Amino acid sequence: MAYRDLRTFLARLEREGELTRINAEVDPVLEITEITDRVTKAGGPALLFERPKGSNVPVVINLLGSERRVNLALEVDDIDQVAARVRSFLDMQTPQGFLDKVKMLPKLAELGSFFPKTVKSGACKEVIRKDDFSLSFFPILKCWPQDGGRYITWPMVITKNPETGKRNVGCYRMQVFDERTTGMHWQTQKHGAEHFRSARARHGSGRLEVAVAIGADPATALAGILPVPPDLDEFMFSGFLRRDAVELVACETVDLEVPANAEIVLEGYVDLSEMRTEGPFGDHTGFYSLEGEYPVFHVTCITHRKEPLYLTTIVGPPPQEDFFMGHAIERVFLPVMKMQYPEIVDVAMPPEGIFQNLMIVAIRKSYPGHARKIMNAIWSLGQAMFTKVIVVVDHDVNIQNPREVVWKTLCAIDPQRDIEFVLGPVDTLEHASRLQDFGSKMGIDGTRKWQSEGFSRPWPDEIRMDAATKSRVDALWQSLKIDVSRPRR
Ligand SMILES: Cc1cc2nc3c(=O)[nH]c(=O)nc-3n(C[C@H](O)[C@H](O)[C@H](O)COP(=O)(O)O)c2cc1C
Ligand SMILES: [Mn+2]
Repeated sequence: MAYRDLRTFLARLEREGELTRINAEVDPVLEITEITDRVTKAGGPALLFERPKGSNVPVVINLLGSERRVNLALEVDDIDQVAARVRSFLDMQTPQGFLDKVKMLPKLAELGSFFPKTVKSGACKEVIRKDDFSLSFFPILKCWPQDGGRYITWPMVITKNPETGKRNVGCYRMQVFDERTTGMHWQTQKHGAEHFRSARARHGSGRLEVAVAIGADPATALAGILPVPPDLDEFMFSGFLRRDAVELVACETVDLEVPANAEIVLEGYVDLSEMRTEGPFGDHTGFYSLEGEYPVFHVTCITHRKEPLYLTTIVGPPPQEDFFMGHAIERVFLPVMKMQYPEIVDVAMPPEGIFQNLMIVAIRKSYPGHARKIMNAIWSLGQAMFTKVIVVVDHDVNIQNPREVVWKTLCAIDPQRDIEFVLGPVDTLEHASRLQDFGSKMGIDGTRKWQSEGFSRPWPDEIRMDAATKSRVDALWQSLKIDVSRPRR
């Protein structure tokens, strides 16, 4: 059964020994970050700061900062069970006859049940503040010493495409400028930014309505991060993940809907002719992202639950909570990638590669130049376009083991021949490119080279002991009494 809201999930985490309450007064300025950073890096629990300094609202953080909590959030033992559900929908064939059609009905009905449902009211309306409201009610973190201020780091920013009316949900950080205004850090290639540009093109000036929901059941809270194509509703995917529709309620002052179970909702607008300097911010690259010009969000109304919880996260030197969320999303979307490119056997994005810097791909190579075809495919695939370095290896490399990747890739390349450079869009957070948002990317073809690729020398076999010797030594092993349990360096 899907979690009803954030609290229901916290109660589950508490039962599982995955939540620690902190009753000491702790400052949302820097202190919560320092504590959370230590806890995440040690593989520790989710945290509930009950007495953040300067606010009556408790802080929830590190909610999904481990594989186990991500699995609990999605109610599986292993993330690949979610991937298998994705595959089962992708595998649906065109029905051949009446019986086939009948057999498909339950699956179709299931698919239908994932669409968001509008309901009359919800807990997020328990308190409605149209006059008496301020962002200073909430324990919004200043995360790192050089940050430009306090930042809302895990919002679901909801807008409608001015052309099509389709909803978008994105997680874009929001720097608090004062009690009723924040920055809106939607990077230029993101869907929120596209809505902003399209509203400007249509109306020149005026407002784009925006609603921001903070804190919900975990699958809904993930909506803003899901890398789904434009005009596909992220809440539909959350419905798929939680196996139950996301319930939405209409906002009070804007024509948008928000999750009914949200803890806190900020309603307002972005002025189409206003930009303001945002940043710096200690980012998920492990470095500060620099100041930049971004739109400004004006709050016109705040609604929240009675005794709301403030859900937030920090990013910074990896690994942080976003690694565990991103990794789960990578596993869930892998079947979609494989459907388009069946030659892809596996994909790996180690935490130090911070998602946009490194993607390792194992392929079943079938024709000359195949590795380069896959690089180009990835550079044109949604947000994977940002990938600074792509390493393509053969299907028999275990890419989940970074040591094996380093060893086999470096053995397989003739650098001058096997490296591909391209120019194109890069992540806004990329700080080494000569220009913001535009730079170069590199692909490494670490596959075995073929004659048909102009390689005329023989390719050596990988060294492996033969099975007969292995089993003879297996039989002897205990009697040899060699202690290898303690590594000697
Ligand atoms: C904690 C966290 C903070 C993020 N902050 C931003 C941000 O400030 N700006 C941004 O463009 N993307 C940010 N992202 C990434 C977006 O949420 C992600 O690219 C998402 O898919 C964008 O949605 P969209 O494709 O609908 O634009 C953040 C992700 C996480 C996990
Ligand atoms: Mn989107």
